[in-house]
Amino acid sequence: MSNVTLGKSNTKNQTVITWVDEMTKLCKPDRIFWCDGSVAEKETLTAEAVEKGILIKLNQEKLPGCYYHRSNPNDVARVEQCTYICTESKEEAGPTNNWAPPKEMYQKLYQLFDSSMKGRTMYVIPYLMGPPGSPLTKVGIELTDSIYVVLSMRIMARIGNVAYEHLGQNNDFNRGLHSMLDVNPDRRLICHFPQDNTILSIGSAYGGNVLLGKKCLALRIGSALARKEGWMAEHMLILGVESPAGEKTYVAAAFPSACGKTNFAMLIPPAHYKGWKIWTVGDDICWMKPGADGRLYAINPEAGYFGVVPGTNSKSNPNAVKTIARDTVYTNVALLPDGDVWWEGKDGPIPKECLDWKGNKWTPDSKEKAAHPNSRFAAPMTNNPALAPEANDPKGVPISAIIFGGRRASTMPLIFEAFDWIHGVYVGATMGSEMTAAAVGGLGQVRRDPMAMLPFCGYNMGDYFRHWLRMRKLSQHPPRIFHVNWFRKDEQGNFLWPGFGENMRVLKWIVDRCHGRVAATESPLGWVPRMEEFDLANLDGFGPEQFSKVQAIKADEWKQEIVSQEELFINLHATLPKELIFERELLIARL
Ligand code: GTP
Ligand code: SPV
Ligand code: MN
Repeated sequence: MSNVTLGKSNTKNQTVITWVDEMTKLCKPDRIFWCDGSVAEKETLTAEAVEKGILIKLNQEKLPGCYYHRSNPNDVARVEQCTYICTESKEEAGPTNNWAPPKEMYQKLYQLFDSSMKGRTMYVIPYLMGPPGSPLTKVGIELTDSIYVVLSMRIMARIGNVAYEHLGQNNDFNRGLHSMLDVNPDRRLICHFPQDNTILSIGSAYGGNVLLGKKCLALRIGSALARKEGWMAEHMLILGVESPAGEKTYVAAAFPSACGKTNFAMLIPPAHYKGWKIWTVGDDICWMKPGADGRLYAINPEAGYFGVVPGTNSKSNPNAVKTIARDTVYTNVALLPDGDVWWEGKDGPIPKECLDWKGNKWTPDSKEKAAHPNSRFAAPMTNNPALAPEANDPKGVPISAIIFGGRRASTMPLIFEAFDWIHGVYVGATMGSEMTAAAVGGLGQVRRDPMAMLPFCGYNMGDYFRHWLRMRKLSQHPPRIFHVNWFRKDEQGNFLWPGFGENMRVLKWIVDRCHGRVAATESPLGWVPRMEEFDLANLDGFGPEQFSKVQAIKADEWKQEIVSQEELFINLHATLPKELIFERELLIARL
């Protein structure tokens, strides 16, 4: 598209035009910019963002195509307290979600949105969640007054005409309206209206609050649609394991925010796994549906990674290091004098001096971290050397295993396998994890985070569990279900398990289980590896003794664990499927 038409109206879909018109009358922007996803558009908007100081151009020799952004220090993570599911009844949203009646919330929000874009441009971003041509793919349109959101969305989703082509003259698209307003936590709301396929987000300019395709559409609205339409929308990475013989096995894994999905999805096996290769299909979100052959087929609806920066280095995640070396937007990391970026846990020396994520001078003596713990990169998935070609396959990939995992300093062994699907649903439903910097508040506390979906399930959590149970009946060949914990610690507070690339050893056992190639021992929690069949070769300082420690099932810890599950079960009692109560009884009987 030539520059003459840049930003001009570019759709004939009357429903879209009418809706944009209505929202324009409400928000009263000075200008409307219709995005088409072109390279010319990217260049124009990037230049504008730099000129306005929203982005800083990084050292282009070191980081070609990379830019830097600082968010408002009051706006650095998802805010669960400000996130609402607005269904007709409170029961539909369930006790784990904030709820408000749709009418009331629309009224309140429309007051806030009234004139919110005066003096600003409203960008119209048509986007696809999913590869073009997939039956699972959905269309969203996000209206936003943030150029940073536009430039991030074009990394995170397939934006532009590809979305209008998928939509045609249809009116089936998600309506997303976002305004930064004055970025004030008192006027910050992220509201979902599943019955209208609508999202209204105001008062934030960061991450999952404003990149509406991600947590809002792909998970909260997505999960509600999935239940209605017979599929699953999950907070899961998807990866493919290729054996030296070329056998490909796909697994999906649900770990809560900042608990290792991106790292696991990009894993590079240890040296002695010659010929084994891990392919990334997705690092955060998984949409799955039973195929004609009775297996679950999964797509990654996203096109980029919005990943945690701190701790990323060539030892922990070499593929991520390559992925974020170009065409990446960095948010809230530290800035070096030469226009390079830095963060805690980066390769190389600690800088003598830099600007921290707030723009203040930082030295190694500073008490605060240079990069915010939830600083993030937005990078296109096509930069990933391990990107699975299937990431663009409209059919998706058949899933052989689902892996649940939390961040647990105690109690949870490194690996076990559920006895069957229903037991696996119980294991996922009762998952616990220490809270991380990905959301505001409660850092380090263990909370129940069912299927890593506590902040993302768009309806009643009890009904969500029932939907999981129902999916067993819709798929003749369901995946096996596993639970992992990379984060168990010893008495001194050191991680017992080396993690990262070494997680391949656990993955290998999982893959072998899926293909019926390895036996297992029955434990109270589920099937566990036999020591002699778990690969401990070439693992420095980690032998059978350490393996026993990391796999230990301690009666006192498990008594506590089961008691702490009680709170969730009581909270959900009105809709909790009885299968889960029985599973709990069975676990108590086994312990
Ligand atoms: P979201 O993007 O918030 O959904 O996070 P995520 O689940 O993708 O988490 P990510 O892979 O970004 O990892 C988060 C943090 O966990 C980083 O600081 C990692 O260094 C750390 N981490 C990841 N894998 C491991 C592991 O195997 N062992 C240990 N000890 N830490 C890990
Ligand atoms: C998460 O918190 O799980 C994320 C980051 O992936 S955000 O997009 O902010 O939700
Ligand atoms: Mn996530």
